[in-house]
Amino acid sequence: GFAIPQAYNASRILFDNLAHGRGDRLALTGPAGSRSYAELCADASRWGHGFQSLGLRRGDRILMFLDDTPAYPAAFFGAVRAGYVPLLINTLTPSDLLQFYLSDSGASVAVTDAEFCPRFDAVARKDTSLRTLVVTNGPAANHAVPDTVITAQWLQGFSTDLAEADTHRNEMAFWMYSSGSTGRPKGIVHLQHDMAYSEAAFARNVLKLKAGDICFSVPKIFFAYGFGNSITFPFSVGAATLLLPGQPKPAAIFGAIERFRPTAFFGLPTLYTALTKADGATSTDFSSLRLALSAAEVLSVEVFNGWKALTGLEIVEGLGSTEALHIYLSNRPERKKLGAAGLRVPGYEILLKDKDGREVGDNEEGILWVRGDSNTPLYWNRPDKSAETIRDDGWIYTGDRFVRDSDGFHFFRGRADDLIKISGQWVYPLEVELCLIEHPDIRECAVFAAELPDRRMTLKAVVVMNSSAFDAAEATKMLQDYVKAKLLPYKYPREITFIDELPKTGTGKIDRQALMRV
Ligand code: 3SK
Repeated sequence: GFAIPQAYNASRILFDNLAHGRGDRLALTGPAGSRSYAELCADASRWGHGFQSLGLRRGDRILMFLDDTPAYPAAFFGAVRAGYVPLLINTLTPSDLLQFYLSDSGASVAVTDAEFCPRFDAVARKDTSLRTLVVTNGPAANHAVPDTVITAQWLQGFSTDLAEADTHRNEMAFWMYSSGSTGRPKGIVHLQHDMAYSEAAFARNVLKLKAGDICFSVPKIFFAYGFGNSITFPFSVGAATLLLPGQPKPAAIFGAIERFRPTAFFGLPTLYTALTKADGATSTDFSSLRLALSAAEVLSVEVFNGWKALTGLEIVEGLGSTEALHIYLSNRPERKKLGAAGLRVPGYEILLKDKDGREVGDNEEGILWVRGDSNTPLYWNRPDKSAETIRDDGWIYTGDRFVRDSDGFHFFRGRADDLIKISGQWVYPLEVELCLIEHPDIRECAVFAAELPDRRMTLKAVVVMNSSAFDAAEATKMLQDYVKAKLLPYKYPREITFIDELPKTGTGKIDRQALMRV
């Protein structure tokens, strides 16, 4: 597919810019600094040598717990070029889950920003293979990990040239983690050729980026969506990326747009809604933007119209997955239908099948299967989950129900299981229920998904407390904080209702239909 050679290392996405004479061009910019391609390749080489100096072997995992600053692409490409396998981890991950990622992956080295060091403090003494914590963007706040390296001086000691490891196109390159229904997320393994494939398929056909473009993805690099938008796509064509660290608050986003003048903007419906309503929206100069992309959630007409009224831009909606690495269904800037996830992206095959495995026709509902060369070959150490989702012939079962119209546009109709997306990120209501039920003050509870008026999904909990002596507002906050500390923070129930007893069916099970009416 797309002529990616057998002998291939994904760091070429960055380093080929030198061969193409683009060393002086801007590779990245933002409040944490700017780098030309020559400077970024030099930084990445230093990182690669630094990892080599830690005694790692080819294929060893390196956990990356980083915000969006110039250090992220440098550490990522340095690791890949040297033949190691970075894991891109959500920086909202609490220590318990971080502990799981470390033991599941067997990573002996982790890289983090100084501000996140305390998160490692809590796991360092426990049973993981973590030996070295590499701390960047500031001094280490703790020394609980036996061997802590501060990058500021450390990196200066290494060469700015790094030979590429002789990897095969089908060798493991990096991982990301996805949600699991019982608190065990799955390591999604991506191969050396996957970035180049998703670029050739999606970015070249839909975004059509050119030198001079500056991409600004509010979803961060550790999300597959942000990773493509901020790293793979701009670097593949010698364009630039704008990296904004910190919480993506509207004021910071507006400020970055005015100061760094990006041309392509990447968000999701929840974000577009917040930006459209935020203070300062109408006085912001959006004139640098030529493109606005949305993925991960259904985009409503209201959000589309709100953004168009504010900026003059029509949002282009697409849908992808971490398993496929990026977007496989998308509208086009020049051809779109409101409410549709879009047309098949060239390079991906799409099938809609009924529950008996038969392909459905136009205007009939089926479950979406996708095949393309950027699809993950496996979930790490999870043959059970791999077999459920990833077929030997390369097809991936998405669990999304879709209808395709006679023009080839796909319309989302819901999930085949109870997995839902909140603010564009997956969550199993059951996972949250199992977390809440462990709270000592809770006697029984149920957690379920509910649809908002704008078609986005939200998470509700109905809870029976052990004692009746509690304040509902305080208990709500306490339980939301509890879930945030145990699971990824976005998984907390947005609404909690307290009742004396959960409704039950004749056989004594929780009556989930009746719960919706509570
Ligand atoms: O959720 C999506 O639509 C998506 C898009 C691109 C990459 C990854 C994901 C999950």
